[in-house]
Amino acid sequence: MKITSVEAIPLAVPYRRPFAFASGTVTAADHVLVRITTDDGLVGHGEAPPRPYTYGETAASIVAAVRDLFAPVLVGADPFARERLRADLARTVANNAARGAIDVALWDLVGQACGQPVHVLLGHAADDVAAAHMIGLGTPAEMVADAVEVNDTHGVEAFKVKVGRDLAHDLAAVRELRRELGDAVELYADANRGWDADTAIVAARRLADFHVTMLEEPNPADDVLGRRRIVRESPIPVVGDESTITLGGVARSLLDGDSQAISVKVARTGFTDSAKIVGLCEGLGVTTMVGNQIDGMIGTVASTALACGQRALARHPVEVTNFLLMADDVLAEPPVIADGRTAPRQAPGLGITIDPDKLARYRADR
Ligand code: MUC
Ligand code: MG
Repeated sequence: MKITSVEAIPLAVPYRRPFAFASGTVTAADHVLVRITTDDGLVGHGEAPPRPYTYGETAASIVAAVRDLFAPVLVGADPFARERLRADLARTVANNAARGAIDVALWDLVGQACGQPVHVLLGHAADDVAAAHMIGLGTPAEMVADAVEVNDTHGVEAFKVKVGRDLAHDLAAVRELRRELGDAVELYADANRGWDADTAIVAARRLADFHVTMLEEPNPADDVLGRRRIVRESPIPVVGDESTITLGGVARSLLDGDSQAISVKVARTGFTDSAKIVGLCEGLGVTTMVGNQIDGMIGTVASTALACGQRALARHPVEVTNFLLMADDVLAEPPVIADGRTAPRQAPGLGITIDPDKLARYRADR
């Protein structure tokens, strides 16, 4: 099997409402659909969300990187040779979301060629996983309303609360969430680097009072000694996300004492490097969990496949709800979250079908 074409199609899908966090706000899904076709007629898909505040990528830069840098490496190659392709693609640095989407599309192809879903190829650790919902910044009342709706509608009982703007506001929101949702739900927090070290240490102690279980990216990890001080003094584990975006970056962060748990995102490390990160962390006794890059439906399907493929990831609720922000998407069948859980698709590869009418409606290049 040989790759015959690699396309990067920019999309523009409206949101129902914006999603805000300490380092930015997302108002529409301007994701890039990566489509890889082979000589035997198989088509693999991946989705790259542009996140300039984390990777420096835009939709235009993702399209250019796929078209000008990665496609020439891929065309003519065998998609089964993923380790060789990984090394060849790594000659270009950065472009994390573009590279992640390509890797997802390659696994989609391999799964289709083998007649097996990706979560089975990855190890089939679970038949379904608990879902976690990420609550964007807003007033405490808005944040509670969002959580209650997702809890009522989808049965979700784990929530990642965006914090990192104003500590008094953040604590008020967490207090209200705990009061409304009760003691049984898991709350964990993500500051997206919004605090300095001193504020983060106070915040970690106060958040622990509300039984918040983890604190993601409290400050910029480049504030090296500040981050180590947080890790030392926080009563809850510090999770690496945007400071741990590559396999080597995860290793460095753990060895330097910058993080005690790792958020793994298919959107940046695909399946191949995500599995390597999970293996590294498993060997070190470090918790990993599947995070959400404010993914669309394809990214959500991929995240579920990864979590159900790897035992270490299947243990913690998986962040899979952000596609609910989108008014629509290009998939024929949206992901399903019911009774707080979500299951991988059973069809080969990612098990997805692109709706041609929706693709025509939402593609931004025509
Ligand atoms: C996260 O975990 O930080 C916020 C921005 C983004 O791209 O992903 C998020 C979620
Ligand atoms: Mg995060």
